[in-house]
Amino acid sequence: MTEIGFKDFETLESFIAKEQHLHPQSRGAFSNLLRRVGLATKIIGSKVQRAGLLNVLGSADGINVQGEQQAKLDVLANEVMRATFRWMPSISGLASEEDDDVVNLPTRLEGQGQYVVLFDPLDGSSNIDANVSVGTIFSIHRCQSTDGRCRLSDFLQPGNRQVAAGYVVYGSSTMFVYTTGSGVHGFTLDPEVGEYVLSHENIRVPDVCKCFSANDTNYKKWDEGSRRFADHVRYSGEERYKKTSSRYVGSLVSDFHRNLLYGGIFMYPADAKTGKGKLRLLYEASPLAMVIEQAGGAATTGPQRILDIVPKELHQRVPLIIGNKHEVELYEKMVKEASAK
Ligand code: P6P
Repeated sequence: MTEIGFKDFETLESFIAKEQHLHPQSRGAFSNLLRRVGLATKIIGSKVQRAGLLNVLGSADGINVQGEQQAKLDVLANEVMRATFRWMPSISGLASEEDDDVVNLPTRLEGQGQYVVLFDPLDGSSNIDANVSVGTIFSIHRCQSTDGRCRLSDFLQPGNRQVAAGYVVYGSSTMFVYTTGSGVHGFTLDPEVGEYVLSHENIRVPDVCKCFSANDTNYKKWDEGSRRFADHVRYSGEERYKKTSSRYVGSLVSDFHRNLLYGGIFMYPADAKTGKGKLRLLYEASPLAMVIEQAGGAATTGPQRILDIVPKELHQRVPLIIGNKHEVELYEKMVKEASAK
């Protein structure tokens, strides 16, 4: 680190520019899109950091499509994301956890509108009144439609087709973490400069299970395989798990980010009765699955790799088990054995 506090002053801006040079045919639309995600999240972060002072704590009047009470900051963050992308000719549509349907942005210049953006503008917002870390999650796909308008099918693409994915965690510091398929890179916001500065280049998830993350009150709702896996990690006494601690924030981005850096497994299995998971596929599980796989980890529903799921609906929910490859593969094995009985 240099006396100005970071190495070579590599910022998100300069890093995106460097990555663009790897694609000589690129005209910069994708780079501009990533920069705008950076801008939007800086704006959201500034509101989150001052939430208690801006009368934006507490609930808004609305109930979102998920049937969840919207926090004022949910609505605000959603508006910031939409306003940031609305004018961009390279984007033909948006999908948000907070909006029932996709938002079509037909203002496309000839040959533009190459991308659609999906996001959870403020994940974990139910925690925000208690000052618990929250985050924004984003996923970028190529728009398959070529007639100037996007369709639902442009959003219902499997995660293995994402061109970029990432998140921002608004925690003790604000960190922007993303991948375009060439590794995972983290940038810490320097509030004095207003820039995201490269702080974690080429993140690899450590092959240790330092953290076990699950809402244990759901244990009895889980299928047999999930219960066996959880019991194995916590009670088997196996050498690998002797130093494993339970850590569960209840804010997906925070739990994911800690496990990405420290090593660990997050599990939110389906309710065995309904077969339904809680977390959303398109703008939570898929983007984080791309990040974790690019960092050397894995993400599954149990029977299926998250990135291979072909979505059926915009707000589809899935079980999500994500983290170290070792734990994910063990989970898949235990679920398969339990269901075979
Ligand atoms: P539970 C937050 O509401 C969220 O969508 C995720 O951020 C988090 O991982 C999960 O729900 C927590 O759910 O049922 O444990 O409160």
